[in-house]
Amino acid sequence: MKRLDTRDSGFEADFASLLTAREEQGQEVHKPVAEILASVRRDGDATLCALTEKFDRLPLAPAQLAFTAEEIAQACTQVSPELMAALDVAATRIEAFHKAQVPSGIRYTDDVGMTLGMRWIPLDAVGLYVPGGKAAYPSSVLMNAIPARVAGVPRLAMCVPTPDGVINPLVLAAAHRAGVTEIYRIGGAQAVGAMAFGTQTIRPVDRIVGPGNAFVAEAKRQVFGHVGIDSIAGPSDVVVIADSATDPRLIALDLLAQAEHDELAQATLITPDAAFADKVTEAVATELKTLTRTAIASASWERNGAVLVVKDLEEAVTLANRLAPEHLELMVDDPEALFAHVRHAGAVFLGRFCPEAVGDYVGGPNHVLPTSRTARFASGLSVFDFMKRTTFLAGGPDALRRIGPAGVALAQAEGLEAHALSISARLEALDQTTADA
Ligand code: HSO
Ligand code: ZN
Repeated sequence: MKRLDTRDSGFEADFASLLTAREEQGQEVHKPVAEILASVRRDGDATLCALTEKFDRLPLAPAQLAFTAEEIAQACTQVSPELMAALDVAATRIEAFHKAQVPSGIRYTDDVGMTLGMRWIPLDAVGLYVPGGKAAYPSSVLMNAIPARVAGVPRLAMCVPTPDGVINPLVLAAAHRAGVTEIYRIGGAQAVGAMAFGTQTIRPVDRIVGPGNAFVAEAKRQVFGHVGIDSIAGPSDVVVIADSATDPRLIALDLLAQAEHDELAQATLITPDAAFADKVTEAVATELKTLTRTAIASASWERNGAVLVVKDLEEAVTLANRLAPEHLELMVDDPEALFAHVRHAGAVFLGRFCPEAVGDYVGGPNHVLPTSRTARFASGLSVFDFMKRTTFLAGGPDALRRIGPAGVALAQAEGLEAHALSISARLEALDQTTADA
């Protein structure tokens, strides 16, 4: 963990290194991924079955690639009623929040009599990738699938690998609750290829979302352009701004909730109170002793954790904006006053009793958020990611008479004669009918 104080002379240099500390560990996967994608494109199901046998030790016939409705229903019966109820609480709240996002479009008629507009149209088909290993979060299935459903996407296909045939019932139950009916037991770059290009069994989709390992991320990069993709998630991070009135243990737990995600995760405390910073640091050490994911959390805290002591809360927000965190907690008396100055953060959590973990599961806003400081220009997943816009123009003779000549002039200036004629011939036809009348 790094401890910095804005009053120290070396602060700027140390803070700069904090901003760039976690460069992605570049794994060289470009070539193997390109080969897998080419093979899926060429041989379809045969490649999917061969690679699922090779990587997941699961021999499958093409007819077994998809989970049957009975298998999905069976998985749901393996989940306790309490967990099913918890999934439902989360799903209901995520649905409500994303319904409120559905945009209504634009339509107006202007002073020349033209009607102009923009219509939002859902995508036809979306593919959702769900990892099979340690990062298989049922909550993320809800966060990815529900916005697509709410946007009105009629077809949602999901891929989740089942190494050695072991399925995660809670993942299937979450998919079921979110309304996903088409689920394939495949993973890796081959799953991304199948969703992008289609195979004999799997119809292609238009956009692929969801987290995955280095192979999945690289496959998404390589199919981008042919299909849309979501942003490629980097390691998770949180900035907690706290004054001394919160129990230091609670702040420590919020930092560790981030650290336990992954060794590369980054948790940062910013506080104006140096003594409080000491207390939180001690509480982190104490809690680390008993966490189940101590190894991951302590690696993250030691390597990437930071405690910044600032002169006041205003300076805290200034630094938070520079860090452009994925998550920002405002654990202070008047969080709204600070929030007014927040410019760069994926999601903000206001108030001492509103930690990020609530938002990770049951708050309602999406937990798929811009990482690696991309909150400077990017936003979290929403219904907008599953819709596109079509603009339209409608106009009659009067409108053409008013604005057509300017179009002719511009077309001529660009040397595009057919463009100019397309308008001017109509203007002449209108003059003719007027003259005839
Ligand atoms: N904090 C993660 C989401 C998550 N947390 C899933 C728990 N499960 C990225 O926002
Ligand atoms: Zn989390």
